Amino acid sequence: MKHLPKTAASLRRRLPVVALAKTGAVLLIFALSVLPTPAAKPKMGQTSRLPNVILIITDDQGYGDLSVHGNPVLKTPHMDRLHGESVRFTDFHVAPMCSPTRGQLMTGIDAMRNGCTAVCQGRSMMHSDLPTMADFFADSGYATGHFGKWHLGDSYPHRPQDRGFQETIHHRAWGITSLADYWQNTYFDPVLEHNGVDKPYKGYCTDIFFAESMKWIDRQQAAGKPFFLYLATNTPHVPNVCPNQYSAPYKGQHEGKPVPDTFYGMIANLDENLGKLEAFLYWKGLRDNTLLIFMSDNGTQSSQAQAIHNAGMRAKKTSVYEGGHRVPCFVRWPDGKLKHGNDVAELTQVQDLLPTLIELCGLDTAAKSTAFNGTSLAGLLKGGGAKLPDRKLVIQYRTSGAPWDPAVVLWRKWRLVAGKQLYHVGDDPGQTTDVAANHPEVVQAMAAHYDAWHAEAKPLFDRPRWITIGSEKAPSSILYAQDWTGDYCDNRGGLTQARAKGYWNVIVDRAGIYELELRRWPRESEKALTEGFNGPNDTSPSARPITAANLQISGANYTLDAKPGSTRVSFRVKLPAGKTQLATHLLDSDDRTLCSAIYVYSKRIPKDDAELTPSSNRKPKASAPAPRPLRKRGKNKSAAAFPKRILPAFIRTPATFR
Ligand SMILES: [Ca+2]
Repeated sequence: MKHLPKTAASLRRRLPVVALAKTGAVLLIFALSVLPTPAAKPKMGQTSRLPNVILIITDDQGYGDLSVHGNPVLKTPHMDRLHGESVRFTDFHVAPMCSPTRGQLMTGIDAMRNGCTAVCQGRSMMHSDLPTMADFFADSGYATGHFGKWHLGDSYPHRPQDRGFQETIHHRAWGITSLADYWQNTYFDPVLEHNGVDKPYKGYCTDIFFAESMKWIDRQQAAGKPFFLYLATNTPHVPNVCPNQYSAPYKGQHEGKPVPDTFYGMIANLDENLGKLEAFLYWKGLRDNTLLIFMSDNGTQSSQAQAIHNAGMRAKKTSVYEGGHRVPCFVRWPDGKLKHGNDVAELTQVQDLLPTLIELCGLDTAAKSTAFNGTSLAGLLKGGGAKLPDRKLVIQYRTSGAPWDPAVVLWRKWRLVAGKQLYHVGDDPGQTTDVAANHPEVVQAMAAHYDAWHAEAKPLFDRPRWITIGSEKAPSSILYAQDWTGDYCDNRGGLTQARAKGYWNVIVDRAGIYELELRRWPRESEKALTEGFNGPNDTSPSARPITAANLQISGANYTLDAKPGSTRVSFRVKLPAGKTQLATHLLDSDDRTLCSAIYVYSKRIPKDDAELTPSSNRKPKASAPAPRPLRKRGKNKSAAAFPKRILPAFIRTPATFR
């Protein structure tokens, strides 16, 4: 800090106090309010002409979940401040759900075309031959770091470290407490995956992701490298958990409506972390040459938040109405001389960001495809009267790929929903009145665009997404149920019920002997195959009478009995290189299928004389009858999927924030 001017240095010394403060929001507002004037600002750290890039994406924060967007309850002073300093895209669209938005962000290509259209069932992975945003940055000399949520595949070659990120600290799948996440993880003191290794961390998840991001930036600055930071928080997605100090101000009602205190609390915590990051960038001398993007990945997740303030839009997360997919997007780059403090009302989409960053940062594109569905927004960001070409956009997601299932076409202010309903969101922002009958020529033009788009996109949607086992880069790997083709199974409810079935599309990278370990519970749980959620004495339907396991791969069939009390059934099989399907069945005493293995641990065995599992004619005879239901249908993807009696252990909010 010796290079700082005296006044600035004295202010800098206050920051650790701010960073450690348990009630940091007030102090931080103070700290930012006393930032020196431009003449006194620090000059250290400008080690490269290339701009640094920070892309912050929050999870399930709707357009209305910011005070600057008119929320009458929630206070987001740092997001509001950033809004004031940024170019704001006010008609910016994503997919209505986590993974498809992230796949479109990473590739600049529509979800139907890049393969990642849903959150599980093998549909949360992008085709591995597509370059990602991180690849473009890494190949242009940038350090690339990812912190937080990925949700684009948890097995090689789909993990962030396989897709261009040199450093990653993340949880697996859709969030902390998801099926692929570390056993019994919580938002406090979670175990996270650091460059492929599970490690324990201290603190609240969002605080960890911001703090680790700043440590990583520090290292890049010290090394004199430009950096691309992808900071993707798992909050404010469910489960709704935050330190009490953030939710306490939001307990109660607003105009007779219940306030979602923990949901707003998670955003308040995010806001405070954004403020800490902003102060950090300032005092490191990085703020002016850092291109910072702030956005969300879909509409609000909270029905209560939607009722309080949804910025006048219809519906929320998962909907193809506006409230599902129009989100905030702020861009700030002081040295780039963008037209800051300005709204851009043109129709824009998340697929535009990669071509935008390539143009603004002058990234190397020589060895990669740039056939994006997005268009660079650099001209709009710089002002000067630039306009985009008149274009129609399509949002389609989920697992079917069938026409309009579900989809919306966007053209200027027109929205064609499900191929039939037409709305003009300029005249009718709440999409209350279907005007299709009054504008048949608009419907026809938009439907024709969709038909041509779908005809081209569907064959790309149909391409399988492959997980590779036995690669030199990942000789051991874990296959998770959310990445299989088959039944919906990506949360702890699916894990606990253990009824779902599926198979994995697998590429065996190198011929040889493989050990495939079939489990129902994750390895770190040390739970037996038959055990219920609450332990060996649990007689609830979560205890499953598994007595054998069946494996089918590369045209061969194997069945082994499970040893009483065992946690797994392991097979040693010789596999040829190439594409295959890996299917598993966990069997009852009549060889009926109870479910597939929820986890398969794969390892290539270098030793050629390993004893092999003999192939067998013993095959699953039928599906076992389902046990009595654990929960009502329609509840999933949240802590609510847990049987009620075990719910508190997972989503508890500690009385004090450590
Ligand atoms: Ca989301």
